[in-house]
Amino acid sequence: MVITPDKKNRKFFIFNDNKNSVMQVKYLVTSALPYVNAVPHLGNLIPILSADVFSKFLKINGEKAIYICATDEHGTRTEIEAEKRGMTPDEYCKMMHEKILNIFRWMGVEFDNFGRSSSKENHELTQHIFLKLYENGYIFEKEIEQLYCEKCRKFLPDTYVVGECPYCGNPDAKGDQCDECTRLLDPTELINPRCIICGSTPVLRKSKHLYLDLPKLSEKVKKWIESKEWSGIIKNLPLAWIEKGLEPRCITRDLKWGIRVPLKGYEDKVFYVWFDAPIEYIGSTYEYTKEWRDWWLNPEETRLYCFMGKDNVPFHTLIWPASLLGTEENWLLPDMIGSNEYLNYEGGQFSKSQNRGVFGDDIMKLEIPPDLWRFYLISIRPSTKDTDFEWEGFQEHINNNLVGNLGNFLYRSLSFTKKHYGKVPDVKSDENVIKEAFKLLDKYKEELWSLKFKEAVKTLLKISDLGNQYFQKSEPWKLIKEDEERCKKVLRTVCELCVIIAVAMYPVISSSSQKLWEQLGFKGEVKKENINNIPLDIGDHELGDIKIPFKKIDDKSLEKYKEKFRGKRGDGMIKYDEFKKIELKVGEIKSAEPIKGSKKLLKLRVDIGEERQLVAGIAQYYSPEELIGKKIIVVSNLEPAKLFGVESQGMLLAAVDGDNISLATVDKDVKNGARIE
Ligand code: B3M
Ligand code: ZN
Repeated sequence: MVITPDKKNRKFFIFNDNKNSVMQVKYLVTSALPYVNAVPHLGNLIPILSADVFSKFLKINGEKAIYICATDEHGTRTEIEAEKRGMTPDEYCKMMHEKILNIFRWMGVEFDNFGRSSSKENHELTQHIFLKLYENGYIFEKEIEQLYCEKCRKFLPDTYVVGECPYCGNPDAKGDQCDECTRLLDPTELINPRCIICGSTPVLRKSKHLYLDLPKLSEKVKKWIESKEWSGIIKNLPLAWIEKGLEPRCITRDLKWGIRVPLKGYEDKVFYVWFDAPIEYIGSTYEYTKEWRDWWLNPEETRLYCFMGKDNVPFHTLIWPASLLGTEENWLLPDMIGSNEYLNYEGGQFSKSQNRGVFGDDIMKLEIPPDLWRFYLISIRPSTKDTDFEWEGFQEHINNNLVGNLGNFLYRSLSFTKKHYGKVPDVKSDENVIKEAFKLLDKYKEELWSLKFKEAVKTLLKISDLGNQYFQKSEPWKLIKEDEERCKKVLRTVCELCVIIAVAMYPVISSSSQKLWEQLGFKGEVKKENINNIPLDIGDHELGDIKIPFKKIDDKSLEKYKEKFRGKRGDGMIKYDEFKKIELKVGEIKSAEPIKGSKKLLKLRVDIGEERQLVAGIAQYYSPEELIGKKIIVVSNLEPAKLFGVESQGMLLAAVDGDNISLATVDKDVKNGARIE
């Protein structure tokens, strides 16, 4: 049997002895599993929407396709978040799963299954895949040293340990990072580390862990990658990693919430979340259909399209494929990686805690319909470089293109026809115009097949451009008085263009496409149509109620949204009134002394017109003696806080340039307590 892909690599021709038969391949579309702990923001929606557009496109092409996703539920964060709310991890995940799925549903995303990585199917599959890897000699054991809490009797993941930051003296730095100075830390670096659960001091203890032997698997993965017709970083990045030499990866963790490791001596451990998460693509399919094996263990007949943010690429091109290849079981592996760069928010990052940027739960409360978001996000999908979401850009694109071009064409064509005839005239259309539209449609399809979403939207707009120009030039408002036959022909032509557009726009803006479908007088669902066989026999179609399909975003609402999502602090601007709330005063240092037990902190007495006690993390940069008499700048209306048990009644200002710290002072003699304005 010979299998050769056809030119476009979409259908396979199987030559069986002397019988020729064409087999249709089927498509499995996935999008990276969103973490269960976070409400997705606009940027997180990009891979979800891309996969949705592509899977809808496949379906409207008559292809057999399913879109599979799930929440990524395991890991430390989940345990902590659940504990905070007094819930079990499962209860917490269930709640978040529901919340996240609701957002996606609102956005018009249609999964064939949206599972959970904690499903029983994933437990079964992950353990199976692990055991195969183990049997085949791709797993080894290694002993490492980790912080262990003797009181809680558990190993502490990085974020379960807090202590004094060795760099800035922040007494509550987390084991992986200090929130004050933002430096990345190793939990063993912390001074006076404490267990966050019980407060006692953890000790270093040896623990056994399991490693995936990536060096041993690297030849297999390399061969597989080289067989792919990928380009750019999708191909070069994993090959470069292999060239440099892959490191073995630890795949176990000391946690309770996760998938058990089915090996003696590992009863207290679970798999690392990145080991089980991609296996949930299979798990979610397994949950969805009894025929899951047909999808996953039949790689000759299935094509796997994986959509994700760029940071997930190494997991999908190296580590996950390596673990599947190591089973020697002929699992389906990614055929195509649809990765996107990051979407930033107005020149900075999205931040839920700082209220900066639009998150899925806000989106549902605004008066902006989902299709406007879909249209815009797909139009700016960052494919080659990081891109900013900008409100002005959003407004401009919607108003000029979706409303001014596409919506305008649909509405003027259909309302004019409805007003004068009530139905689509039963005459022949202008062949050249329709031919031109089909040419554009072919381009559009080609672009979607090759995942060029941005380009595809532009091409779609060219079809309505064509329609607008034709309508304008033909002047049906004159023809109706002067040449009715010609007028009917023009209207028939624009109605046919509307049908073409309705089907074409379905993958991108599905709910608007369905509404348009009904306005055109069709009864059923547009999703049942085939984009390669669009029904243009619409003569005498009674038109439905013709409504304006999209509304403009006005300046007033835009200002409101900008203000609402600007963020509390951080890289956004602050109002002068907010700045005015900070009271800054000149203070003279009267005394300075070290604080027992801390290498970083000094206790200062400062005269700011009244005496204040300050605690400052400057012991490594100034001796107490050299501080006395200095005139510094103090934030005088800061809530008192205790550092190392000592109350600090304000904060001094200093310039920080790495390890070069300099106190902010005044350059003339002014009286203590003078206001800084
Ligand atoms: N949850 C990471 C992320 O959302 C991770 C993806 C898993 S895909 C198997 O970026
Ligand atoms: Zn403890």
